[in-house]
Formats: sequence, C-alpha cells, structure tokens
Amino acid sequence: MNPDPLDFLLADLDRLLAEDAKGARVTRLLAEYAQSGSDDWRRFALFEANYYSRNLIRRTELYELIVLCWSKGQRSPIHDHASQRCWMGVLEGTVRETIYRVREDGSAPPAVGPAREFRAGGVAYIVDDMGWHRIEPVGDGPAVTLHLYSRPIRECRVLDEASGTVLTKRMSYHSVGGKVLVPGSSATNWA
Ligand code: CSS
Ligand code: FE2
Repeated sequence: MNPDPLDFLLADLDRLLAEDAKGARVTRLLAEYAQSGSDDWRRFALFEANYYSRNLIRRTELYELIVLCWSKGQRSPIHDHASQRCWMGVLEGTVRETIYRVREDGSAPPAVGPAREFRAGGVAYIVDDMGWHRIEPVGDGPAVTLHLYSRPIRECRVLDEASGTVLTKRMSYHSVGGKVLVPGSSATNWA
C-alpha cells in the first residue's frame, strides 16, 4: 500500500522537529498539507456532541499532532500553550482566533488587536509570548483543524470567565489513532 500524504507529513515532522528547525519551515509544511486537498485526516475527524473534540494522530517526545473538530458554538476557552509552540492548520471550514493578554488575577482581558479568520489551507502560529487565545468556528461551522504542539502539551491554563479566575486544565483526547476512547479511560491520561 502506498503511504498516505499524512505519513509523509509525519516523517517530515519527525525530521524537522528533531533538527529543531525554524518555525517557518514547519508552517510551510503544514500549509502544504492543508492545501493539498488530501483527505486522509478524515478518519481522525471524530466530532463530540458537547465540546470541541481533540483526536490524537501521533505523539512523540518532541511533538503531538491532533485533529480538532468544531461544531457550531463549540469555542475553546481563552487559554495558553504551556510554553510550547502551537501551529494550527485549517483543514475544513473557517475558524476565528482572538488573542488576549490574561492577567494572573484572571481579570477580564481586552482582546489584543482584531480577531483573525483562517480558512481551509491557512496556518496560524502562537506561543505564550504572543498572548493567550480563543479559537471558534465561524458561522454555522463545522470546522476541522490540525494542531501541532512542540513539545506536547500535558496541561494548559484557561481563563474561567464565569468566575474570573485562571485554572489549570489537564488535556485529554476524544480519540487516539482513529479510535474513540471510553470516557475516563486511562488512555486519555499521560501517566
Ligand atoms: N490549544 C487548544 C486548541 S486551540 S490551539 C487545544 O489543544 O485543545
Ligand atoms: Fe490554542
């Protein structure tokens, strides 16, 4: 069987991230994949009813590659990226990114600059120095995005807008390798 485009992407990521390549090269690679029209990501694009879903394709010591599925109204909290680099390529639909400077006391942050919209084929990049952000699907959705974190993110900080406090949130997956996990299954954890 011929390798899928996703297999080539993974091989390139293994190599580039081991070389500690510049972020722009990684951005280009993700953009090429997102613009290629490949649909081999679809088997990982498993939606959840109540929350945007996180579906793991591959995790190594250096990175994790995840497909996120966003139905209408399923927006992320305002969150950071645990001092890791975050790339987001859009595979389907359009998402909006709004960047915030969150203060430690959790006080309501003004957005930094105008929100940006990314359509299929676009790639966004953020690190904590640039701020925290919120991602949401635009319009009626849905949207599907491909996230690369280097290194993997085990937990991140989120702004709990109801209480105006900053919380630490442990990351979990809806599926791994295309298989939906049983809620609470140990495979959702890292330990
Ligand atoms: N960081 C969020 C998605 S927006 S980049 C997450 O991984 O769930
Ligand atoms: Fe994020």
